Amino acid sequence: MASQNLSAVLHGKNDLRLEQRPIPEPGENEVLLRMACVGICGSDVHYLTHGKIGDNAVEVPMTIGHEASGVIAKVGPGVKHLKVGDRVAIEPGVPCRKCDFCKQGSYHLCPDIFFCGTPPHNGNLSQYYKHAADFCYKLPEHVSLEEGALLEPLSVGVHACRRAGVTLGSTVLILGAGPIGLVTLIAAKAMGAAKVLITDINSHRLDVSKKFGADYTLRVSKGIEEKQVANEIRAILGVAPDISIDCCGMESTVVLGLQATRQNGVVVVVGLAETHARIPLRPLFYEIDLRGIFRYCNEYPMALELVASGKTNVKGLITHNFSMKDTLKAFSTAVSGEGNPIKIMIHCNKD
Ligand code: 572
Ligand code: ZN
Repeated sequence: MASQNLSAVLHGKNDLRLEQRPIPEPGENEVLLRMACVGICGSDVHYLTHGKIGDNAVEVPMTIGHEASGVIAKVGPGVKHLKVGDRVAIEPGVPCRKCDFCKQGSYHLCPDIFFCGTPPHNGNLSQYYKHAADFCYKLPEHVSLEEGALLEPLSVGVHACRRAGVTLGSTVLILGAGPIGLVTLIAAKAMGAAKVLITDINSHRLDVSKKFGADYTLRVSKGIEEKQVANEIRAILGVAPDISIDCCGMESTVVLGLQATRQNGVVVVVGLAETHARIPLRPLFYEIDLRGIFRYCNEYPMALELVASGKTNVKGLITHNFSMKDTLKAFSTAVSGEGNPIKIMIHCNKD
């Protein structure tokens, strides 16, 4: 086995370096992974350019990355369901398993969760990485390692749609056609949504969303009059949406979701671009439920089933591929937005 472990390490704001780290030794119930694919998430870019998200500041040096797949290189004591050579998707959040949230099944809310690539925990944009074996999901032969890495954002979309109660025949409004809007669209269609309307300010993103099954698209502009756009949305759909899922998290998109959604519908906020917002309370009198989401919980197997069934082409989200040695180029593409990137994939052990 190689003795070197090239890793993408953040040393401060706009200071990402490729450097060698020791290869970790898998402990009890852990596996060592030869990393395959790591997708760049908006949060990785935010940590690079701002050094923090909210109060969560990077403790340098910190390896980044959490949307990942790999191949088992070594198994630690006690591991039964995986063997060397198995290809797996890596669920990045490993909870304590003991607290009330874990015991009640909401392990994603565990206050002591280890979440790979979120401060203070190192990520897995490296050549080798160790992880809890039971948070690694073996991929069927016909599911690629790229798709394995995409299960991470797809799980966010599945969780958002489950929190929203998307079901057969639902009429859904998705606000924002970025990567999270698109995985939410994919999940909503797979879960039986009859009509999905997606909005964005960027017409290229709306064109892309048609490829992923959007029934209707609507280009909105900054500084919108929400009531007027809500009426436009209702006119296009022929009805008010049952569900609105905000994948931007801005004041104007939350307000638009609340204004557009039908009485006793559900509005789910996925993105959190803004931490505070002034929102109208009247929709709540009409029994609209306003819900938030935090990552995902028990949804990796669902996302895997969705991809394995061939019902969706998540691979189509990948617009750019880079090898590990070009990690800095991959991030500068993500920051600049040059070439309209949706999902940028880094291949950790391929030149
Ligand atoms: O793929 C999971 C994921 N979660 C994100 C962002 C990007 N990717 N979250 C937004 C930021 N929060 S947080 O609580 N935090 C920095 C820990 O504000 C986590 C979820
Ligand atoms: Zn992420």
